[in-house]
Amino acid sequence: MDAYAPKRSDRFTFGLWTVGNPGRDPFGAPVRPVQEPATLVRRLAELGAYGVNLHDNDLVPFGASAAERDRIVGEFKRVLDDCGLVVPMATTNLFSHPIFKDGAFTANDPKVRAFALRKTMEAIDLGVELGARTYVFWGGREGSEADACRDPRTALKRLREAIDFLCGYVIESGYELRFALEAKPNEPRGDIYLATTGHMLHFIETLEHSQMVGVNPEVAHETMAGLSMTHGVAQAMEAGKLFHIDLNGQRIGRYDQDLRFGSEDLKQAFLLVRLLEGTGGGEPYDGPRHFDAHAYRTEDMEGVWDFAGGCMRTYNILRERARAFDADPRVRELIAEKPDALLDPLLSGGYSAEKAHALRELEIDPDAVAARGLGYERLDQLLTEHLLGVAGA
Ligand code: GLT
Ligand code: MN
Ligand code: MN
Repeated sequence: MDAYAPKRSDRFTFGLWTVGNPGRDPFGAPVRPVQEPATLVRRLAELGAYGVNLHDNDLVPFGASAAERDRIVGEFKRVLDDCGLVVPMATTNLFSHPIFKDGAFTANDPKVRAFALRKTMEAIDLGVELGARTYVFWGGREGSEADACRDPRTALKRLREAIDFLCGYVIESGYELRFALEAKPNEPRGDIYLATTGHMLHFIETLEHSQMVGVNPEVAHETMAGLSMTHGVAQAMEAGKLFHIDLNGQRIGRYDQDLRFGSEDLKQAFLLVRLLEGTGGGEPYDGPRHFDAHAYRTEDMEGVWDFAGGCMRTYNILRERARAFDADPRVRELIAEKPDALLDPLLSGGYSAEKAHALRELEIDPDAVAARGLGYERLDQLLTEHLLGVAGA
């Protein structure tokens, strides 16, 4: 029995656009044939995945008639039932068609904004019909190169109006659906509005129905911005806003690589899994573990399934390593919080004049405090050894 083999209960999901990615890039044509959604679903089920996510046009071609749409959706549902896979998340393609060349909800042409709203309402209907409970918004082309084309404040106002409108649509339709906003700093635009998860978290608080809107952070996007994905995700979790997650691999300072999960910066991947699984003690994340990544352009379809299996297997290995790390008495000793009967009450529960007075009276020798080593070298070496599978050797 392979302890790391993915199981339904791990709740791993893939976008149809991920395992279906034909390997097109700005410099070259596709290297793999386009796959039928049904084929992808069947193979994902065999591999042990839990679900698939999709853009409207990953399933229903742009411009399809109502009858064609219903036929495609009906067949797709039968395949899902057959394989026991679910669709936990859906989203809209608001970036491929040329109409979106200046963005969708933020575009200067009101016809584009109207078209984007209408397309999203229809895609929400589709997602809900397939059982989705989370709806992702990635502002693919919501940005600019010629930045004088609009005041960035106007862009934010338009985005807010669009999300408020669509929240209203979901509420009035009686759908049980939450929105998850996904940030990216650039690509395909020179700059994309609301560049990081931190930007999104603030923006959400300005929305009319902020309670139904959270974030969908992506490893690659936070890393492109030179940020710690783990810190961004932790902030979202602490705010109760981690509604979804896009796992993949990325090296800092590069284009959006969307690599196999764990294939770059294993230490960050370890820390992220540790956070999501709550092995260090915090509340775990309870949503699906979604891989928004694709196989190298060097691969044929066999390589694509190696890639998909690899994402899930690496996650399971890291979860096991994170559990072992946090159960290691040497680690626990190093990171244990030492209760302080005098200081703890002063440092929590807000301001009072008595506490301010007590703080002024405290005797603290800064040099003595500063002279103490913290043992973080030992801690990080333990992390490295757990990661490399030799802790305790
Ligand atoms: C696209 C993008 C992703 C988004 C997807 C959802 S589509 O592949 O690169 O980061 O999450 O729109
Ligand atoms: Mn993504
Ligand atoms: Mn990406």
